[in-house]
Amino acid sequence: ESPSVAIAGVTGAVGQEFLAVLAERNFPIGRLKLLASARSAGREVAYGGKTHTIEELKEDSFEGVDLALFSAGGGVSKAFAPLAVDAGCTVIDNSSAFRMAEGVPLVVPEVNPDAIAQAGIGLGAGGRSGIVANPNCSTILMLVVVHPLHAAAGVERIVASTYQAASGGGAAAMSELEQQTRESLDEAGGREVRSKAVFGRTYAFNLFSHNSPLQPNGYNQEELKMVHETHKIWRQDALPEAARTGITATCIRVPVMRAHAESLNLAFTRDLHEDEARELLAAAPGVVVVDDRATETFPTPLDASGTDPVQVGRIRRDLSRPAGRGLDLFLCGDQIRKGAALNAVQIAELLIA
Ligand code: 2RA
Repeated sequence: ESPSVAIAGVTGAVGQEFLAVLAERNFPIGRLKLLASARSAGREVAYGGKTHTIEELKEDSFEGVDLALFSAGGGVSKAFAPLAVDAGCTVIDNSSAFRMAEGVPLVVPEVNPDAIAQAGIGLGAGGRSGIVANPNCSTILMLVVVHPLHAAAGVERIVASTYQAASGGGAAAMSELEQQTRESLDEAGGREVRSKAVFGRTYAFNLFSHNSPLQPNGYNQEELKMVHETHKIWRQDALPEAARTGITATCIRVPVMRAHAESLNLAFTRDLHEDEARELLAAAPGVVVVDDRATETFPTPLDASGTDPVQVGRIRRDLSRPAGRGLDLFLCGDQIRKGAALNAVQIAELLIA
């Protein structure tokens, strides 16, 4: 029997993409429950040829629900995901609330699918109800590309620079980027903008250090997520620091709508030359190589937007390292799809497999 499915945060950019991806992939749904704040309750949403009415998310919303996809912010996940689990529902949570929690698998299906079974989580007789956490978008996009190279040659260091789209700040941030761009063009070239409600900064024709909270060590939370989430997904978090992959990141918000880009420098413990890396990436699940030097065709956010695979290109030897021990590459991936909704639905597919 098909699982009953709930979506918490259905009106947000990721919540809407959950519906699109579930439909595109014909995910089997017995009964669909759409949950959001009281403000959206009563609105009607078409899905699967039927009209569904959004209900207010409440403590008892998950009675009789087998699987819930959450993307309504960390506070809502903290308040309601444990109640859903107590009601026998397995939660796939897109927020950061439980990603580093003990007993909560943090999963990129192309990288560590077995983490779910190892945590004993399943649907129905398949295991206990529990929370499976969706990693941060910049972590997902990085690991889909880096993992096959790590499996082949052992990545001992990653230097990541990200160029993150407005969509990471939600639908409001996407609208503000558009609004600011219009305002700056209207101001007779003065580049003055008035609407700064989301990030509190001039975003049009500008970029800035990622808006997540800055920590005492000078890193922001987005950068530390890439470090700590990768160590957990690669099962290095219990290792002594010297045994873990060294990871450092600089995350930047750029005036692009919905696809993140990342420049990655990788150092290997065993030889991996660029041609072999290119072959590994061409065969890697969830990756498409876009790397034509003759035509200078490389990944771009616009080309990656609305698509599933992570595009990777600019694959080349790191000239600062001995041959075979370092690689530079550039990737683009849709932040709302593979960076959030698609990854979560792929986790759901693992749960019903
Ligand atoms: C961002 N990673 O791009 C966040 C979205 N959750 O800001």
